Amino acid sequence: MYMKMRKYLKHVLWVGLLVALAATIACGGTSDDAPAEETSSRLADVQARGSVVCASNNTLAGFGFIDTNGNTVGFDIDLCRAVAAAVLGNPDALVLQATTAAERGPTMQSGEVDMMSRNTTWTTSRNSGWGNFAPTMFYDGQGFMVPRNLGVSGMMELQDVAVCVQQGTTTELNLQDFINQNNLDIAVSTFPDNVSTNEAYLSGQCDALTTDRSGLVSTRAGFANPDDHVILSGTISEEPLGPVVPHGDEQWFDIVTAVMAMLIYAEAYEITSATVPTSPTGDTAIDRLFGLEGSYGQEDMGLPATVAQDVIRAVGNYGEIYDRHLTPLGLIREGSRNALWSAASCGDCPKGGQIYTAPLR
Ligand SMILES: N[C@@H](CCC(=O)N[C@@H](CS)C(=O)NCC(=O)O)C(=O)O
Repeated sequence: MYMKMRKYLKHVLWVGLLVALAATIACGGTSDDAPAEETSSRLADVQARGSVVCASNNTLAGFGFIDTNGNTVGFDIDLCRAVAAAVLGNPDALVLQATTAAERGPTMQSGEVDMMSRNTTWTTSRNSGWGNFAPTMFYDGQGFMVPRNLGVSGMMELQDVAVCVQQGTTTELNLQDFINQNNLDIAVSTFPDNVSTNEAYLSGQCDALTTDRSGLVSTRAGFANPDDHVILSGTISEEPLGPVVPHGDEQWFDIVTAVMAMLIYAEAYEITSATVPTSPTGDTAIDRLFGLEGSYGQEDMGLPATVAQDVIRAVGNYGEIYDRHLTPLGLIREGSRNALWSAASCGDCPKGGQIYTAPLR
């Protein structure tokens, strides 16, 4: 009986093995027969389309707004242009999609844009819910602006006042925290976009306007009588602003991250749009950045070795972008958190800023 059972089990095992082998062959399970897997990547899609779609602002001077020639320009727009220069060799191969604050989450989640560069604060819930944030390109904090004749000189004096703020922003949420933490009697009025928020403030519907300090500086610069308004000293939050890419494509995230690093390190190495090297300089770090020696991962990212040459020639380094768009607004960089972390000529002499990111190597 026992022997019979053993024989039977042996038979079952052999049959099972043969069936499994047949199924593997029939399903094309050997690596030789496997059909090439269909790979779709955002880089391939962007290159096939011939443009980078970038969610942006078009109402915030300095960061993203429409100039007198009808072009959308600004610090954030140049970050989109840098990515277009990297992946398409042309900074103008760009479709800008104007996006209000509240539209940002759904826009990123839909995957309809390749990136967003729009004075957007990096937060943990946005990072998990909207997309991956590339390095912070502007460190900010939330402030308040009041009409000079209100006679208020500090944030804690904001009692029994109405404050205007835009919907769908971190600033709306932080305002609520500020009120709760300090037991302030503040009436909050929210508006769907920048224009309506600012109009409400100017028409006297609110006693104060709150947003990122850079936003206040930019907004005040556009007023007919900027001197009639005071930006109160101090901030109530951290607002690290930077580009975001949709979840789900690590290579694309790596590309946008590396482009931001190219802008920052080009400034650190004192290379401008006018001095981009095309043959080795003898300085290893500079030569690696410009694809003249070694590598910092360009091949894995699907980019040409010399990609940084295109990027810096097209938009300049971080400092050039800052000076083109933010310095004219009065956003002084020197001594601020948006200075570089160290002086180029001396790796260990600090400039005191926070503009620092992954080394290109
Ligand atoms: N950094 C904050 C605020 C960003 C924000 O949307 N600010 C407003 C006021 S400066 C804005 O840019 N609005 C433009 C618009 O919606 O048209 C955030 O990420 O939530």
